[in-house]
Amino acid sequence: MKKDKRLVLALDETVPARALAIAEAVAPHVDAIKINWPLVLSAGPGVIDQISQFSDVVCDFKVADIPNTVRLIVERSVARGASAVIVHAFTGPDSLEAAVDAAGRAEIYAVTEMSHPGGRVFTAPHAEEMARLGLDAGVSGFIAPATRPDRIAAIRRIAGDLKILSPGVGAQGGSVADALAAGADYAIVGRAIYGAADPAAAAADFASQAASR
Ligand code: OMP
Repeated sequence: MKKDKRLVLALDETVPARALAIAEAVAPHVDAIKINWPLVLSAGPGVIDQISQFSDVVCDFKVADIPNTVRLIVERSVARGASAVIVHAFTGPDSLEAAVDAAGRAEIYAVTEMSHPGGRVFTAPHAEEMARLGLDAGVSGFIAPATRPDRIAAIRRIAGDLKILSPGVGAQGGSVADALAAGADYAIVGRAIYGAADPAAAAADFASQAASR
């Protein structure tokens, strides 16, 4: 995944035609488009193939399963054109290693601490441990919360040169500037872009905030 705009669109729009139109309009302003279950369940998995024709695609399936099932999900995602897949780290080293193996040249990002208030309950106390697990398993990077920049900084201390993608900008209250200053490589932005009257203009605005860091 290139690191040019330092911005990833979270495309959780569930009207397929609108999602594709937004993806095409926003693609020049972001480094990748992240697809989650809402869009895959409304448009079908072919949407991965379609968007991968003009953008890097991150499949945010937050895979959390036994190694064999993890392997199958990652393989299918990559076969459809995903450049990266997001997995949970709490499943432990064998599942993380299976994800990394199955990804081949694609990237695996492991969730550390989640960005919503509930993320404080179980993920926050184990975030550093999960980052260390990911490091040992050979992941490409981590998901860490833009809603708590101090926690991005804590994960950065463990992650070294690996990438950090930070969701929680805009609708969840975080800012691009704070996330990048704390050590994130990319901000992930969903509703504040795809829900805007002019998604391309909103994306360009977030990209310029990232560029001024
Ligand atoms: P907005 O809140 O609309 O900007 O969307 C955030 C996107 O990031 C959604 O697709 C979430 O599923 C995702 N996300 C989080 O919000 N918090 C996390 O801790 C992890 C993710 C993620 O893995 O991308």
